[in-house]
Amino acid sequence: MTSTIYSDLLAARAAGEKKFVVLIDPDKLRLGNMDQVIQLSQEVGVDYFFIGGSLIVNNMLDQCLESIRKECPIPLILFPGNSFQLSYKADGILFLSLISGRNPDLLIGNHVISAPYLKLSPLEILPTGYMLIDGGVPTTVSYISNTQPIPSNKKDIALCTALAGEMLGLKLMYMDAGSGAKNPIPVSMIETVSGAIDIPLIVGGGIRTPEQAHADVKAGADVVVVGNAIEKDPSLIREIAAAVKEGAKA
Ligand code: 1GP
Repeated sequence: MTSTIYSDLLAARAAGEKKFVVLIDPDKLRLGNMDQVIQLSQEVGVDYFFIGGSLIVNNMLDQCLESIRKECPIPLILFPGNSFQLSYKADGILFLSLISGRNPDLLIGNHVISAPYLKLSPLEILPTGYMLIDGGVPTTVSYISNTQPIPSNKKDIALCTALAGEMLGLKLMYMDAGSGAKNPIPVSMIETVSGAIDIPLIVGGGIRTPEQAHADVKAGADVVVVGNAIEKDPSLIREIAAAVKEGAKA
């Protein structure tokens, strides 16, 4: 197992550079615009693809990874909704512990089940504290995970959760309002959490505009993840990529 992805994230954080991630749901692979998403991502220098969803209905994971790999060299990171969403065909995996919730299976249970598979795998394992933040609508991830998100006005809970995750040795923190969230994570919460931790902070859920992505990186997000909005309008990739890189300079 190499540590290319994590070293790259640490170096970027140290240099004040920001990363832009496009989330791809393998279930949507048949959508006509996937080629356009991949081509534009390559053109503008998208840093990583996250591959996954809370509920993958089709058995398309391997096929999805293979077909993207054939087209472009952007690293593929699994973002698994459960321990069935594993594949050796990716480059890395967010090994997510859902630390905003109190569901033992998602804090440690699934990890025990998948550990032997991952131990033998070539994947770079990225231990990640996953914090769901209320995005104004019940999302698939909150339903499936059977956990309550952190209320979006409770910065102190988000802060203490992130601190505890870092103290437990998690290497990345992912604050997610959930795919298709009505409200993205408040920038003041991003600011509070990012100022308190020393590990890279990933932010996603309900980001639909370049302005929002720009505000998030300015508030201290190291990595911005966009899924739904890009599925609907791939041309946003260009604008959001520019906004993320601009935010790094501001
Ligand atoms: C969801 O953070 C990701 O886990 C992306 O969310 O699909 O709303 O962009 P969207």
